[in-house]
Amino acid sequence: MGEAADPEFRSGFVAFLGRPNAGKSTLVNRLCGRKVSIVSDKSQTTRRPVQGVLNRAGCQIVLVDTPGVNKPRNELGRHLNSTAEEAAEGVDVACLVLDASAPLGRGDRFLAERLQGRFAVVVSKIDKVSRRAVLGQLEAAGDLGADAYFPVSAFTGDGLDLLVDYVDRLMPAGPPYYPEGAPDGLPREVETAELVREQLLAVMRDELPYSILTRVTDWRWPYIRCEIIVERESQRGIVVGKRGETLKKVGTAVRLQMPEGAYLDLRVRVERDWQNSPEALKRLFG
Ligand SMILES: Nc1nc2c(ncn2[C@@H]2O[C@H](COP(=O)(O)OP(=O)(O)OP(=O)(O)O)[C@@H](O)[C@H]2O)c(=O)[nH]1
Ligand SMILES: [Mg+2]
Repeated sequence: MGEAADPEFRSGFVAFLGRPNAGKSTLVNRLCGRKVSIVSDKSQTTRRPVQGVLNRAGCQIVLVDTPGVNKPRNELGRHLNSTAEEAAEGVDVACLVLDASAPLGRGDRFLAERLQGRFAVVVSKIDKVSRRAVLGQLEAAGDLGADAYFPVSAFTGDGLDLLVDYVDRLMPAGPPYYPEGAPDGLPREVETAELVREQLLAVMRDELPYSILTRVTDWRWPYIRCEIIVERESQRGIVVGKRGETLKKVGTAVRLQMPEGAYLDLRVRVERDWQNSPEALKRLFG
């Protein structure tokens, strides 16, 4: 990696934006080579911006994952939209991620219009569809006004080298934002709460995924208490599961991704309609 004093060194930010479920987090994880952001097949998985670092010869690229942008259904939706917008402010290049397996919609056009300045279209999940469908999606996106178009798959890695080379060339001169050894990703408390939510998302159906919020309220290694907040009393039982089985499974899966020895105390708490309360959002996301 370049020394801070290296006048040739370049560094900058690239933000990944798009509708919920487009594959932004999977892409960021793959590009930086580690899991910085949780992933699920439900939308609204990402709720805060996450940065992952990609170090290359003479260049550091900071990848910024953002919450999916959607027509807001409630305060949480509005909060996620403005979070994504803020995270994209001042970046050196933005990537609008379009799912190759979903038709281009008004949400995508809305986002493209908001992305003034330099942006690239990234057509994701090309492993899921035919070549013809990929070409169709590129054509459909042809009038969005992007500077470049990249069909990619975060699963197979197809197309990622070209995307990274493109972003690399756009990074301005400057020292690394993350000097060697500086941690990227989320603070450990937030990361752990996210891992808990990821496991819950994997097993929950219908509206429940949106009702769940997790946060670590006590960290005294190896003791970690994580609160699982739901919106209604009736949701508590679903999260806990028969004889606590769901919670147990979640805890086990999370511990496997943590340093050895963690004692994870998962507590379920009801906070009525937190998704619709600006006060609760401020307090819980603070
Ligand atoms: N086949 C295939 N599936 C993918 C690919 N990338 C992501 N997915 C799947 O798409 C779903 C959504 O992925 P995420 O990375 O969580 O999407 P996101 O855009 O971050 O979603 P939000 O955070 O909700 O906005 C998951 O089920 C992923 O496994 C890909 O390259 N190929
Ligand atoms: Mg995401």
